[in-house]
Amino acid sequence: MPDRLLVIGNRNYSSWSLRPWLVLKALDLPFAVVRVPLDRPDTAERIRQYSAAGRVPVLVEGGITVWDSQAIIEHLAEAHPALWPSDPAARAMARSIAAEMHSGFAALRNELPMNVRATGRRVEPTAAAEADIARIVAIWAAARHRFGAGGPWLFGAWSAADAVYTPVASRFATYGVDLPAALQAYQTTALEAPAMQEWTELAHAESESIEHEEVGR
Ligand SMILES: N[C@@H](CCC(=O)N[C@@H](CS)C(=O)NCC(=O)O)C(=O)O
Repeated sequence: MPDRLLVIGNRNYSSWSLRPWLVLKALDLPFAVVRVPLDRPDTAERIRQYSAAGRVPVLVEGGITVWDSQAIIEHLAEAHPALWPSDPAARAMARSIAAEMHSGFAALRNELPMNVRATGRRVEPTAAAEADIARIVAIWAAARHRFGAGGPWLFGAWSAADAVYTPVASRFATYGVDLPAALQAYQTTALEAPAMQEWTELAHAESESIEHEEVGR
């Protein structure tokens, strides 16, 4: 097995997989990828070869297995603390908004599933999804306003919070969610970053379509 292995789902759909992948890219660490297409009869069995939880992403590094995107990011941050902002107040907010994404926004995830290849989709969000979108807009605006002066990312310089919210930027693009101009600039920064461009190209190269049941990805 390679020294560092990331097990992911379909790049087109798996927003949870995208997050640690972006972190590994930002750290410029060498890693191999095992891609397990979701929604197939053997998906769970294949993922369980790496993690009994049966969900991607999974990181296997130096004989240590970590599963769940948030745990993977925190594991990597132990060795690379600069993944989070250095200012304590910024770091606290970055961790909080990452946790808020990880544990919340169910309506957004259900109604506007990530679909990197798709453009021009229109949905009628429920009130719950509208509230999720409004909360994310408020989070982005607050981070940029309080801490974003030094660069184009949520906390100025790139941080793990950007890895967490880049899949949301992708959803907002796919479904044409209107954003204030300042946050459109953040969305563009996130989507046009070289690592996200690479992920997008690889998503376009995938052949599977699992659009009948996209909930939660
Ligand atoms: N909270 C978990 C969510 C992981 C998750 O739901 N992964 C989905 C794909 S994005 C999965 O593995 N699904 C397995 C399946 O569909 O069989 C995380 O942050 O990693």
